[in-house]
Amino acid sequence: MYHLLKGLHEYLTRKEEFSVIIIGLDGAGKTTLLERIKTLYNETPGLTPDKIGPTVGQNTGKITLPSTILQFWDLGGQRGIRNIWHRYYDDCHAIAYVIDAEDRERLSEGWEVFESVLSAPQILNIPLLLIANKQDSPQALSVEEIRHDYEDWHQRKLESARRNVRFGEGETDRRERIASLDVMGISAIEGTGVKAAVDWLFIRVQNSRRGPQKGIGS
Ligand SMILES: Nc1nc2c(ncn2[C@@H]2O[C@H](COP(=O)(O)OP(=O)(O)OP(=O)(O)O)[C@@H](O)[C@H]2O)c(=O)[nH]1
Ligand SMILES: [Mg+2]
Repeated sequence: MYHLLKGLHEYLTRKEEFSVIIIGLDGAGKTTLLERIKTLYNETPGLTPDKIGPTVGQNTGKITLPSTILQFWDLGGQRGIRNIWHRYYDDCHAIAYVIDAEDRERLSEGWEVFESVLSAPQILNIPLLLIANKQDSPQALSVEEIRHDYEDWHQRKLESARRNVRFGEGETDRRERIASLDVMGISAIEGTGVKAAVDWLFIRVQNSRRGPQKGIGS
């Protein structure tokens, strides 16, 4: 009887678990964001910014929301580490791509890498949120400016690609994705906008075509 009740209790209280990967160039603020999320949602606070160094490999963090566990994978963004990102694409339920809205000089590098993420077939139907970080900085581009900068960059790229034989490959899919792309502004350091971004991920993974992982207790 005990086991039956225990099983029933576990069934009723089980939580679906979803994985979210956080990617973007080195220095964009991914680990600062992950640690801020931990501080906002967990009893044990995450690391403070002064304790965070460049990520070589990955960091993880879990938060519990109503009926859901979100498992975050913060992947290192340095050039040599980016080639491991694709290994996470098959099993993730959402992607947060972080851009440093303050670093104008590296925006096009950020878009170049973003574009290569978008072209991965495994993530075609996976929710993807573009996060414009460092909104606390007076030099940071706003969400609107970031969106325009990406569209301009993309347009320029298309124009130069017209001379290329492979022009147009996968372009329709990408256009649809860009048109419906959600961009949110946050400050990982100050925490502004972070809860709204987590809410977005929480809602979107529920509707994601990819089913949850086996939840804890299921
Ligand atoms: N002003 C400001 N600085 C930030 C913010 N988030 C991160 N930073 C700073 O940006 C730098 C890089 O932050 P990280 O979180 O280590 O960046 P990362 O994306 O994890 O970098 P890699 O691990 O190398 O891929 C650090 O100096 C952070 O303090 C923010 O919201 N505002
Ligand atoms: Mg990092």
